[in-house]
Amino acid sequence: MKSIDKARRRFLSRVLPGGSALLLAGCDRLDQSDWFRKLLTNGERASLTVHRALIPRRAMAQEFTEADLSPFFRSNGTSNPANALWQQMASAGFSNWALQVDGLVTYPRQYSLQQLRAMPARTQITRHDCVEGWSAIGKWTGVPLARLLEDVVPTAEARYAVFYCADPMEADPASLYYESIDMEDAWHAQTLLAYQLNGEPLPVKNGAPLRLRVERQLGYKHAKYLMKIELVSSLDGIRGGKGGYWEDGHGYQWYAGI
Ligand SMILES: Nc1nc2c(c(=O)[nH]1)N[C@H]1C(S)=C(S)[C@@H](COP(=O)(O)O)O[C@H]1N2
Ligand SMILES: [Mo]
Repeated sequence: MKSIDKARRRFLSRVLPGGSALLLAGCDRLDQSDWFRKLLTNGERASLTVHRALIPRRAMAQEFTEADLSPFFRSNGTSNPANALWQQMASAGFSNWALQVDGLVTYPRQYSLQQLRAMPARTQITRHDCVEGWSAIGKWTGVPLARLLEDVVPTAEARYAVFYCADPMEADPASLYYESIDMEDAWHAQTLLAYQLNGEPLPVKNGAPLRLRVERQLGYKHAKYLMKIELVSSLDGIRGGKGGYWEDGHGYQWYAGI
């Protein structure tokens, strides 16, 4: 299986500049043609079909202007992870940090901060609403999660993206924050892996070096201090099985639509 994939990628990187990452980015044009469809594996075909079916019905969250920015974007929950490894990476300017992307994907891989910064970025000014009763408008810059999905190619079984964070929530070092969203939100144009807030590198208090923005949902879904994204078919086997730290232990809703 692996070597067929390798051969296919080699072939594609010859016929299409940039290889398979660009290949899927360019699929709007290409997937119309039969010869191209036949090159894709069943899984790739299925995830593209799902992608197509979902995108048109996704409404965008409201976006604001610079004039609307909150003078201060507060921190909530963890403001400085009690995690020795993360602290060590922070003091090295996150040069040795990497985001792991694996699970139900065709090409698991890791991204350094530098690699993420070199990818096509999106900037959006949105309002963050916390269940605890405060809101703030901030300008976020990052890589759309969809760009990474095009790279790693989710298999047909992938239904959720699970986000693993560096910060323990309790004395137990295993009580690390985590969250999850479905593939519909994962592919959404405003779903970002943000590395900047208001034009500056993401502050520690807001989730450095990388945090999720999932603009149609409440604050607790926006996982900070990201370490890993895993694509799964079910949330059952993950920690308490309810898809997030607050969902598992504190009765919060998994879908926190605004
Ligand atoms: N890893 C991690 N992510 C997290 C939290 C947290 O404590 N740890 N708190 C959540 C909550 S409840 C909110 S409202 C937002 C707060 O984001 P901010 O600190 O940038 O204001 O992050 C969310 N993501
Ligand atoms: Mo929150």
